[in-house]
Amino acid sequence: MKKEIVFCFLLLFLFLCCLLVVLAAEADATPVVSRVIDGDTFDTTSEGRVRLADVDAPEYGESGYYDAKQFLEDLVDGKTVILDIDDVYETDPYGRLVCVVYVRHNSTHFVNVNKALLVEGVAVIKNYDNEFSPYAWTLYVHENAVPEFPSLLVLPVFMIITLLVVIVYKRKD
Ligand SMILES: [Ca+2]
Ligand SMILES: [Ca+2]
Repeated sequence: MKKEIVFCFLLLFLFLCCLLVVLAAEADATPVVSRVIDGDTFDTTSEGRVRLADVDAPEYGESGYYDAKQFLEDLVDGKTVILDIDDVYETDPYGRLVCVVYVRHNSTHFVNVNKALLVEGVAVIKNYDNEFSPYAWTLYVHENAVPEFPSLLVLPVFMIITLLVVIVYKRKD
């Protein structure tokens, strides 16, 4: 009987460990876009200013600025977005969060906003040293594949570890 209790606590402990690992890797946020600044920058209600990673849209005064800004506004303004924040540097020299941004497209898919700007032709790739590779992006991403989306990733990890623990435990008996 005592053994079972210890075992339950062990599992609980393991579950919390898994949860912590997943949450620690979770650099994401899901703020609402409050204002689009230009084609590659916007403000959010809770996370401050976001700079879209690895893309470059025209600055104010440059040709294409309004098209890029309008496109980004249509795509994200006032909406809840998922931020995949750069794990390497997190922010740029201006303190803006460097992110790949996802916005819901339909019941199953999200749009990679960074990629959408490239596909629309209102921004170009500028591949900085960070965790992202713009050449690997796809426009539509299944919700289960949105990177670091606060998913149920913890469950399969926990199940695998539990299985291993059970096997080891059984062997001891
Ligand atoms: Ca990240
Ligand atoms: Ca990059």
